[in-house]
Amino acid sequence: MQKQSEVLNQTVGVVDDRLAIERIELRTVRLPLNEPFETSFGRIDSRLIVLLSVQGGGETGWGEVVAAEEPLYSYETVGTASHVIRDYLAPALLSEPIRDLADLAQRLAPFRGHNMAKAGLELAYMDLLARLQRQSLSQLIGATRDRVPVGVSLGIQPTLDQLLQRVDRYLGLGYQRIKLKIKPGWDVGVVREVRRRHPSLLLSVDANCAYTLADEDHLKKLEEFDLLMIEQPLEHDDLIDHAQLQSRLQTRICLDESVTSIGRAKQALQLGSCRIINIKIGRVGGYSQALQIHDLCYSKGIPVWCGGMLESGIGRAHNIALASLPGFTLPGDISASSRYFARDLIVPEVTVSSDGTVASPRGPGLGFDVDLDYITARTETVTRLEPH
Ligand code: NPQ
Ligand code: MG
Repeated sequence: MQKQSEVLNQTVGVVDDRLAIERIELRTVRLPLNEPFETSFGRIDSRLIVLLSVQGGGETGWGEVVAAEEPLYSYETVGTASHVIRDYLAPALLSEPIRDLADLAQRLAPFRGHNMAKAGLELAYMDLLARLQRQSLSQLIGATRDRVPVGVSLGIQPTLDQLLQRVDRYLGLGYQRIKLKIKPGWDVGVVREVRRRHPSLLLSVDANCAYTLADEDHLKKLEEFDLLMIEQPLEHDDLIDHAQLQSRLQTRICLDESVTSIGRAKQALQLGSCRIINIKIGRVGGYSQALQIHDLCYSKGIPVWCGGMLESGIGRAHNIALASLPGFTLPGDISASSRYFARDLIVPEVTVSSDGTVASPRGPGLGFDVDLDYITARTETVTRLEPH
């Protein structure tokens, strides 16, 4: 089988084998959330989305930077990503035609960190490439699935009753897995109640770094609830303490925040820090890294699934393409557009069928139409970047 990461070196089917980028547009678009989303690190009511569009060869590709407004989930923000893209990353792509994804990744590599900013550009480039080659993004990356299983992530709620109501609602809609956001004081009791009502539900929890190794005995109380996984219980950049905790838990640990590259994924597996990996294209710096992490885990039989960052339809469509790869065996945090937004930036919006799957589109690029009118209506800022 062809390794997914080999697409890194597939050349572009355009003139000179290289693609000249003519313009990059960076814009911010505010979308209100249908309901507030609360995690162990904070609560938001709306999402300020950073969109990137990249023009070249007569087509436009779209990407999304998943950074939040505040540096809570990670150090990146809408502000830092906008600065780094405008002043460093975009100029590195506009300076000379791009040969392939590996070439693009190499141009961005000298700049340390800022993975979400880099990923936004990789996403837009890959959509553009797929459109130019008249194939779907999932085909371009070597994915084969035509539907992907999905779950839903439920934020911390004001009351247990409200949580239980939401669990019922999303199970009724077909979602295959429920993930509960937890923090000290909103964990064992909550999980016990959800499990009591739904004995065979595929159930997991995500702590977003809210615990330390000193909480080992407390976290062990979760073992009796037959959780699919405990996601990122400890520090955001830790692998060592997670390895120690995993060695003492039956429940599988899944790493999210701590896996920021293929190198970190290798270390995590070598150390035994986790038995499952959540792959977010943004967190790891784009397709170039995400595909390598997928290939590594697939070869080792480590399950992976696609994480979510409350993306607009543009980021969501990229997640669907990624999750169509064969190693994504667990349901992803890829919900319907309507789970978060009254109206999405793409047409049609993403829908979840009653069997808890989302279709992986066959059309060129993202496989959805970008709703320019609605994007324009919600745009707060636009920056146009061109070669000089
Ligand atoms: C996670 N996502 O898996 C993240 C955390 C998260 C769907 O649970 C703004 C931007 C708000 C990014 C809230 C889900 C966010 C965010 C939560 C990411 O850990
Ligand atoms: Mg997480």
